[in-house]
Amino acid sequence: MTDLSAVKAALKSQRIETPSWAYGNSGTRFKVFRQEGVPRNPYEKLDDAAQVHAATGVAPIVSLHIPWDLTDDYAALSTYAKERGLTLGAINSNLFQDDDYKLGSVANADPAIRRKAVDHLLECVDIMDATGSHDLKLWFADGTNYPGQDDIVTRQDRFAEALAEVYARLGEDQRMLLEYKLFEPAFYTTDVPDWGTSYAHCLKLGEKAQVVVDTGHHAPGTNIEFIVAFLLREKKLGGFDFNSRFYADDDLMVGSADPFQLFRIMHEVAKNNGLAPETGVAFMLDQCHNIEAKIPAIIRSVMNVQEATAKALLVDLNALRAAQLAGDVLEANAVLMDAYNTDVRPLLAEVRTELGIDPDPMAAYRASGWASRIVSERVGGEQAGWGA
Ligand code: PSV
Ligand code: MN
Ligand code: MN
Repeated sequence: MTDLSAVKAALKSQRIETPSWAYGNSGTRFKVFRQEGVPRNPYEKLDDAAQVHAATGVAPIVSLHIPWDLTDDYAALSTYAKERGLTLGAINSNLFQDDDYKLGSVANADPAIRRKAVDHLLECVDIMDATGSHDLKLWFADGTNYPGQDDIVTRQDRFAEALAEVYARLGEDQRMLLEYKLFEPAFYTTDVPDWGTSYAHCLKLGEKAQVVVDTGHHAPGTNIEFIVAFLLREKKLGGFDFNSRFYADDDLMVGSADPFQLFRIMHEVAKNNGLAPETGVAFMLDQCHNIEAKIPAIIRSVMNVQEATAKALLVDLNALRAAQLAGDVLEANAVLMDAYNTDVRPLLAEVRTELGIDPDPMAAYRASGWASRIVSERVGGEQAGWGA
């Protein structure tokens, strides 16, 4: 039997980090469909994030992307966040939108370009000092398009050197989270294409370097929960970039294409102590809402993570272990499926009521009047940075 009060306590203490760029206009490389009322600066993104937190009660952290969230005073931005009950989370670097990086950033053959790239990463750590952020999240577009274009091993050497310099600059309570991605924008080799490459770099760097699993960054059919379980065992899972995909890096609302996969991932997280704050797993969203209204889409995404988490917490681990040890394949599978097939919405409604918020976050947001207020007050929203 599962202890329901422990389940509720875990759901109340889970923190889901929302990305600043999800609040702004975004699109594909074909078209950006502009929406009315989107934020025009990082401050307004925080105003919207505060609405998501008000509706859900579990989303008080916001990741920034530099330079999409450029401002001349990050300490002031952090204070603004605190005044709204928020904190600034991961600082995401951007080494993929400058002409200089056509042939790579930290893996570029040109030492001057490598220097410029590393300087940007060091600047991101300066920003972390100002915002009080603990995580530097690194994703590199570096790679090649054609066989023979550059030397695979030499590029790894350049990577290792750059990462080591940035790692040495981290403060006591700061981490480097290294994201991997199978392909895109590079189509032949990507310098950090998979969890193994990320893990190997992190292992050499030290304890403060950990892997980020972006759920949209794998080949179709990859068993993501296996990667998650392995990294947790090795204490190398720094966090997630949650999103959903059908084909490639779709960045759709997490849990929309395959809620069962999200459940399987959260089962490994819950079972292996990944929900305990001291384990340090950051539950971040990395999504773009191209055709749907942004704030309610982010609220829905937070709810999807919560539902998968609740189901994972309901797995009867004693029964599961007993069935596993007895070699009872069908019973073990049934224990897992029982939890997955539980309707956890009433439980989450109770959790929200106990937190003092509306049991229905979507309805609460609709009733708040925020959506019409931003349309009338904000004119000329900015683009997040993707899909120009
Ligand atoms: C790259 O596809 C990525 O997943 C990285 O996390 C970037 O920082 C982010 O998307 C931007 O949306
Ligand atoms: Mn990502
Ligand atoms: Mn991505």
